[in-house]
Amino acid sequence: MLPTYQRISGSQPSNPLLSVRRSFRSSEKCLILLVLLTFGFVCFGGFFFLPDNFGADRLLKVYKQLQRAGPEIFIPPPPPANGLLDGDEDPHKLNDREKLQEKIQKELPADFLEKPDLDIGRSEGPEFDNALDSGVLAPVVMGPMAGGPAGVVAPPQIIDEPDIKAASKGSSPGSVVSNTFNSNVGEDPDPAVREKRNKVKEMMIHAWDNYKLYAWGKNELKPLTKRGHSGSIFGAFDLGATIVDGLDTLYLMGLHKEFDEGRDWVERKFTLEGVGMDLSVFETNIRFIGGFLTCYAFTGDRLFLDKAKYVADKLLPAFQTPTGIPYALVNVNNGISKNYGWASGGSSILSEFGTLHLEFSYLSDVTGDSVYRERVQTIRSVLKDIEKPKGLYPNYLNPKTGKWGQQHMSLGALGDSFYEYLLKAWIQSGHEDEEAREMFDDAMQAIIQHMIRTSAGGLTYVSDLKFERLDHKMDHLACFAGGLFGLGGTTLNNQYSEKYMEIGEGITNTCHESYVRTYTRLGPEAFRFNDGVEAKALKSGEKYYILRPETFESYFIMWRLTHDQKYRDWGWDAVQALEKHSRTPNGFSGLKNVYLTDPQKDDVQQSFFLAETLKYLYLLFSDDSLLPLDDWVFNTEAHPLPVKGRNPLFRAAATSSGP
Ligand code: DMJ
Repeated sequence: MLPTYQRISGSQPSNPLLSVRRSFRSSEKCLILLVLLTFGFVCFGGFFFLPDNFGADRLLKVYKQLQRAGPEIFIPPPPPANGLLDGDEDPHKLNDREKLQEKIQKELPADFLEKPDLDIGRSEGPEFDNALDSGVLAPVVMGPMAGGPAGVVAPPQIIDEPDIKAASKGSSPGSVVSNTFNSNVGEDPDPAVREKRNKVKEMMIHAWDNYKLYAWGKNELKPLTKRGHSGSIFGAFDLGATIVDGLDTLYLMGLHKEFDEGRDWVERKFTLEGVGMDLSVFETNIRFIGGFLTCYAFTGDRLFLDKAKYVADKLLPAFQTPTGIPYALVNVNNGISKNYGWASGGSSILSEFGTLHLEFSYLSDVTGDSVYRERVQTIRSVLKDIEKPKGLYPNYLNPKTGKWGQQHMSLGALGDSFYEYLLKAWIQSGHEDEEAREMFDDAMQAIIQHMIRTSAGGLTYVSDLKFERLDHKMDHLACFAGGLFGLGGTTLNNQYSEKYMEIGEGITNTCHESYVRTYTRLGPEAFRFNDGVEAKALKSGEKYYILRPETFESYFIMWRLTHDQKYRDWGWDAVQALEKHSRTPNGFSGLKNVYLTDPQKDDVQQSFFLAETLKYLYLLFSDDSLLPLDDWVFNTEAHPLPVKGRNPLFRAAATSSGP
């Protein structure tokens, strides 16, 4: 039978086989309209509700997240439930659920997400009262989840006596109860400065407490959505990056109860067993090995030494290359190592393989096992002997051929901490590692000649160099160079000292300018010097601030070296900016655009905010007796390591050797 529109023609019934109606009935029109509307609505929704920048990057990100989420999301739907009566459980579903539960039991022990007690009864004291009175120390208003009624003020902990409990657990040579780091020093005689230091301590408590409350054991906190951040470099595995990175800052600030909670987690939960992902050798070294080693130096607690060694041993397979230059990534389950696909034809990255020396050689000193120093000494030899274009080190080196990759040079991303570790290896060795100092001085001469420039407005900056052409931009990451040049200029009196100091001051000033030329007074990820622009970001992808520390690191180092009040003023300005724009009720967050009056937050509290940013700011408002620069040298994640031959907390093993 034909459809009605073919059976009716005009008003006359006609031969149903010949007549054809030319228009639709109104009910049919309605139906068609409805279909079209639905289609339009779906398209409209798709267009407006897909996340912006839904492009290749986004797809890649989603794909990676799916990969990380594990195979369980790809479990195929169960086949039709043949013969099942209503209410019967589908056996496939039952099976899947049981397997999932088993997996959860295995991977997440019952107390996995225990909620730590936040009612920690911090002692109040006159110091705290004064700070509150003066308004410098803003009270933390805890929500009901925080273990107390809403609106209760949680004062920061003021510790009178250093905690010696941890030391008594130590069994390393020379570890005695009194042989621990004394955090009960460093108070500036000026009460106004003490209040500022207390403010920074309160910020640390806020960051830590909220991490503890919402993301305990996860790598980082998402302060807005109040959960763990699984998109960090350590992925969704619960490695407690914030705990390990933050521990020494807690200790330094005298927050010993919090330190003990973190130590307890490390002892009971920290493991790399079953971590089925590629870990970054560099990041794992600077945050985990570095963090553990500092805790060991501070306390003499053998647990931290064992953990540092355990992690380092997991990274060793990455060094099995024809040149000894390690790969960037290692799967700690099976030791399979590789480089990033994007890194110049399978190259390793200078700032990564060049930033292992401090931790690995100290690990040899404290364990008495030379293997770690041998590994980094091999890297050193390759870099010393290789021909350097114009005396500079390109960012990429192929670990198989021992040849440079693309000719990109930078004191920012991909290069930065390699140069830092040349100077600091020499400092750490008690000035014995002269090879490192020479390589540092030579590299700096080349950088001064080919990459450091002064803008029309008189700002000193360090450009990137790409295939012989200067890219007149500076990464926020390169802002550490202010302090680096300062240290270079003051630790040795040679023909370069004055120039180093001048550049150190200049770069620190430029980075400060990059901060104050924004609305938020926090600095962008990168800033440029061209087209009439100075120290400002031009591209949208450069305007974010992710709680990075480098500028404050330079303020702190330059303060120690010069005692010029401006560095403390700049640091205090930054504290206020962080409080105003980055603080949330549940931790601190990065910002998506520092040039806006009310920038969107990125919802990540980076672990280096606790390890570095707050530590450097705290030290800026401490006097010089807390971590004297002659006795301690900071790794690139701000974990201080003791200087050999000077620092009684060096804790060398009886068999230790080498510079
Ligand atoms: C930190 O992990 C270290 O400072 C590293 O050297 C560079 N990047 C971050 C902080 O910005």
